[in-house]
Amino acid sequence: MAKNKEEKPKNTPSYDAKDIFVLEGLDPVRKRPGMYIGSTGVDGLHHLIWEITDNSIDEAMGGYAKNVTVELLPENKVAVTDDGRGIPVAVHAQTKVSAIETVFTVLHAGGKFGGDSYKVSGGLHGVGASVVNALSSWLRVEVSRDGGMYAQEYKKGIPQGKVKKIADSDKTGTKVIFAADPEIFQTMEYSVKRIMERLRQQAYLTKGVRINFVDRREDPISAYSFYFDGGVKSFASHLARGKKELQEDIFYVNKEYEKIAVEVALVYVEDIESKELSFANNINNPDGGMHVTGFRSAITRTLNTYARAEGYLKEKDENLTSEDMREGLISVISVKLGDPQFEGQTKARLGSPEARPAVESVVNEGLKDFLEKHPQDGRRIIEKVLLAAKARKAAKAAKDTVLRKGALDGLTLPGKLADCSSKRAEESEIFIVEGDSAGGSAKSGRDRRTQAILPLKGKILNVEKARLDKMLANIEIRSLVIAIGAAIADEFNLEKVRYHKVIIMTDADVDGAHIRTLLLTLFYRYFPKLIGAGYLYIAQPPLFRLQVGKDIRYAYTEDSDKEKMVKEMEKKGNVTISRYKGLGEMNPEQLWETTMNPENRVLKQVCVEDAEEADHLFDILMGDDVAPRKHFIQTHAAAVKNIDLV
Ligand code: 28G
Repeated sequence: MAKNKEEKPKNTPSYDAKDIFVLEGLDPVRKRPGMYIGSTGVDGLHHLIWEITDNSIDEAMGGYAKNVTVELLPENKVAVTDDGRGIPVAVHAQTKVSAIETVFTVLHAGGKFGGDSYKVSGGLHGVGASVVNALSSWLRVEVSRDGGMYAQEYKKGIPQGKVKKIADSDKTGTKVIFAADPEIFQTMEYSVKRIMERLRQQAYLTKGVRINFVDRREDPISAYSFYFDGGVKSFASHLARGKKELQEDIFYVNKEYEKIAVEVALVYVEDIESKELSFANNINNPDGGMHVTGFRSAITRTLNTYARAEGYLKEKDENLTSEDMREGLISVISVKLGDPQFEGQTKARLGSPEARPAVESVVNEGLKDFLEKHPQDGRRIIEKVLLAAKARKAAKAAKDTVLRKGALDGLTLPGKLADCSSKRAEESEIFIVEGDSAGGSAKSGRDRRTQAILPLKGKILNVEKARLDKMLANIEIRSLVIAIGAAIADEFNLEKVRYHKVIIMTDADVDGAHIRTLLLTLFYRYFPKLIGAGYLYIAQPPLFRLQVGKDIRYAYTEDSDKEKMVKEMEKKGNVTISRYKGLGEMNPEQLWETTMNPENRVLKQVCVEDAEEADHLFDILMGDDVAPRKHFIQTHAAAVKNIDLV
């Protein structure tokens, strides 16, 4: 552990032997922060907060703390407070320093809270308070216990004095205030959204603890409080918001099995997609793992057994598959175990094999019991799964039919398609145009060599509720799939795409926006690779035509474009302004000049985020729930006028 003299940081105060040990203890953290907190970007910055709050949450899990508060303070400071036992103040016989100082200056100190219980929460790297201290330009810890309040301060991890008693106190708890070191981090900007999301999640996973968040950086301050008596049951209910729940009661179990705590909630909703969140020791495992495997086999087994016993499945019927069970299923799986084994750099998967039988057995037993007590919910669940099984078979049959019909070889291109003559996909474009009249203008105005036109009628179809089989039965969608020439969903093959620019061209009005949202959703759900490849675009037709004598110009935006142009043109005379209500109002030449000609036009490339947003908007506009739609329309009343509210 010997260090070269040159490696000592400059401008540090003189320190005694003990401090040199401390300095060397944390030196590697400042040298290679990424090794300890993942990155020095925005993720790493937030990681500091998680490390400190995890310690408070551990204290709460042990049953010692009831309240945890996170505060954002001016000057990029963060304060975390808990009302637990307070870090022990007493001087340790061997190290000769207070346990407080050890926790904050020795790497990995404070990791295990005594041998018997497991450290329950734990950030990505579980490295603790000393790492946060090392990466903070300043940190202060205040501990209340043993009748007093004690404090110590540090700079870049180096104590600026001993632990001192600063007041009498009859309370207990720990408070840590820190300022991340701007020399280490590329950004100092905390995200309220991120912090709130994390604290909310931790509150679900730590039943009965109240987690407060206060933003004191500006006046007036804002404060939030998260407290969920229902644990992951509340979490599942949160995930189901805006969707119609099929059950009267959310299924919930919370049981220990061979020293592993298993907490699971599930609810079926009227939706096709599923949400499955899994956690081990409060750490999210997006890639699942043994607990998820156990969960899935339990529901498959229990629901099949139940369906047979209750006569929903006959002897000759095949079993319902795990895939069928997932449709519309919202579930949260949380396990807590000693010494969890994770796989992958980011602990994305739980590897501990013992988690599997634990979850399997707890869910098997709990779900069987639930179905017996809630036959109504049992019936709804089985009906939903049976529907999914039926749809899966129908979708497969429909897909096979479409594929057999030659979507891939392009022999049966739709009659409505005015194809381009070029066969080179790199230079070919297809315009998906709303309505037959605009389609007519686009057909006459286009460059026939490289531009194809596909007019689509009306509002196609509600893709949200439509399953793949129904969608492919729809003639408009089928034309689109066949024209693109690369099949759909799982069968999609990017290399077969016939046009490297797929351009959505709709009117600049509410209906146009509606159809655009619909198409974006369709592409997002069934052609995500096409978006990823950067092949999807939105045409930008002009909003206004401005004319003074022979000077004709087009404006694409209301404020910046139009205002500027009008000011310029007014010098020459009276400006006639006409607003384009639809593509159909332009003659073929105008449409070519303003919107289709690669020399003049503006195309907006669609990125995954745009499509995701459309997908979300789509749910709001087309989903079953009227309330969020009403809310959306009221808050966006200026932009959205013609949408039916039923
Ligand atoms: C406010 C921000 C972050 C904490 C505690 C409580 C104890 C503790 C913390 O002990 C040292 C090592 C093993 C026992 C434990 C208090 C036992 C008895 C604690 C926090 C001592 C760590 N009394 N609360 N650490 N252990 N809150 N909040 O950091 O032997 S850290």
